[in-house]
Amino acid sequence: MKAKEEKEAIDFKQQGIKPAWCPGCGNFLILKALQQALAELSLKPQQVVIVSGIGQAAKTPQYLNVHMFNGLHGRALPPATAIKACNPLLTVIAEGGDGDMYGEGGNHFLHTIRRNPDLTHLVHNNMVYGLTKGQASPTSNLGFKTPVQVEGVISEPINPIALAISLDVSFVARVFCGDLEKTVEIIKKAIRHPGYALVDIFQPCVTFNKVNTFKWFQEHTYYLQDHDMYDRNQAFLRATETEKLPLGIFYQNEKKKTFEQKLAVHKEQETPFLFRSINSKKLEELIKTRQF
Ligand SMILES: Cc1ncc(C[n+]2csc(CCOP(=O)(O)OP(=O)(O)O)c2C)c(N)n1
Ligand code: SF4
Ligand SMILES: [Mg+2]
Repeated sequence: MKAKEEKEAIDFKQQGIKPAWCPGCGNFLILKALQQALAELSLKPQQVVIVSGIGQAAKTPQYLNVHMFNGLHGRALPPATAIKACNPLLTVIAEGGDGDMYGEGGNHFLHTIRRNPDLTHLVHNNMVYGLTKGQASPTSNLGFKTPVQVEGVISEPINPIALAISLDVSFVARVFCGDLEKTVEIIKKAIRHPGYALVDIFQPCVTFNKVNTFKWFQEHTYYLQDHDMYDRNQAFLRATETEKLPLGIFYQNEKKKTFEQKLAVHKEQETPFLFRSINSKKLEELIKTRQF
């Protein structure tokens, strides 16, 4: 990273707050990658909003010098969609864990893909519920033993990449936070992508997941090569591989209109609501239609 960008990455650091994460947690790397990506995109802290729910991953925006909204467990995507719709000039990111986004927030995950708002969805996938001390999450593998699933997980894990492709997602990628450079590169591409962009980030939880460790992710992943990211069928096949898990951009569809572009309120003008003057005549007419 160049000296100027390094200085700008520091601008995104929340001064005086120490992350409440275990030493060695993969979340530190994701935080660093995000700071770096925002700086390399030459964004200013006041242009960025990060929305999160509950969990270890969902704490991330508290450690960044950006606008943030920290809401209910699993509910980051609806407010993120609304923020972008009200002010399309902002860079909006929804961030959280595998439990938060694919479990409690699974319904919102599906419908946000359908709506296609222009936002970036970062999911720290550690295959466990970290904050609540190690229960199985929707991405825990079969047989994964926890203090609750004492005999091992008996349900198949969700495959968020294949699920997203099945819904003709606008952009979907997977990275491993142990490769910082690649993580920064893909986060930048996701932020630049015009439409909903999911980045599933493999993130070791060093305290409650002793199976899917840094070493495990290194040994069980590889980078997609000679892959046509515009070919949906090929992307789906790669996404369903299980022996080794591919990393990189699986699928991209830039032809889709964004949620904001489809909204009637943005048809005549793209100005954020904040800067629009109130049309009292229209408002009065609307109120009248509601009076009985
Ligand atoms: C409605 C609701 N259900 C359950 C909880 C308890 N809870 C808090 S965080 C969490 C899981 C977090 O797991 P994940 O999203 O994977 O994040 P991680 O801590 O692993 O980063 C749960 C079940 C809650 N806070 N609210
Ligand atoms: S419990 Fe796991 S996810 Fe949470 S801070 Fe510790 S290592 Fe990270
Ligand atoms: Mg988790």
